[in-house]
Amino acid sequence: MAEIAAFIFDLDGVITDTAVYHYRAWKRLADEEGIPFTREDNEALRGVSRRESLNRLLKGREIPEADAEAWMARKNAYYRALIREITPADILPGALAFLDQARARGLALAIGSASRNTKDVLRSLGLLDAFDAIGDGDSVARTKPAPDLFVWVAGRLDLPPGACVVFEDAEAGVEAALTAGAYCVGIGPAERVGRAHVRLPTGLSDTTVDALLDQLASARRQHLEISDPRN
Ligand code: B16
Ligand code: MG
Repeated sequence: MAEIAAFIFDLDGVITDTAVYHYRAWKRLADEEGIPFTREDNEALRGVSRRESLNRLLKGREIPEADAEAWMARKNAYYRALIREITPADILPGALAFLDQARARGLALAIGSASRNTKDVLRSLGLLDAFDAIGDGDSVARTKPAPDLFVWVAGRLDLPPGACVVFEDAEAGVEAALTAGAYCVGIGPAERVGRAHVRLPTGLSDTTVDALLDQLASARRQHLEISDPRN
């Protein structure tokens, strides 16, 4: 892996927490359509696209394509009404300080989110101009867990994915980052993000950029030792 030159942040669950709004919007749709849907079911929707979220909500049941499109549009309208209330106060603890530290170290900063509402959320947070590249649900056809979005974002930064660290709160996102060949920092419980190189149980407030780069350097040393055929 190359020297680390950039940080790529997932949005929902890393920079801000919109999972509750996604839940409320899907729940309203599910209630209207008589589909059982719990907060626990919502966990399986973390980090996956709107389309895949609907598939998981339907739990294998097939519906006509026109209905699927209409339901997704309805859910998105409910979601957009909820996120209208987002302000800079909704930036997760530690995120701003972490971005500042990374910028001061000369790292490039980017977003890699499955959400097609990414730019509106960033605008409401006051962060639209804080990144060198923004990849969202419209940037690539294959969404997480496919590596495409992170490969696309690295390309926008003119870097190989191996020079990037991806920050992710979802299992699908960790898989996407690792398949892309990037370093990955997982945010959340080990059951969800345990495959990442480094795990932060709570969020970006758990560490500093310097401490994290040290941790990643030792993760890289271990990786080199394991993959060195002389060992
Ligand atoms: P939208 P992330 C993801 O964002 C959410 O975690 C996921 O729950 C949502 O279904 C997906 O965006 C698509 O969102 O309906 O707004 O296009 O975690 O990749 O930043
Ligand atoms: Mg996320």
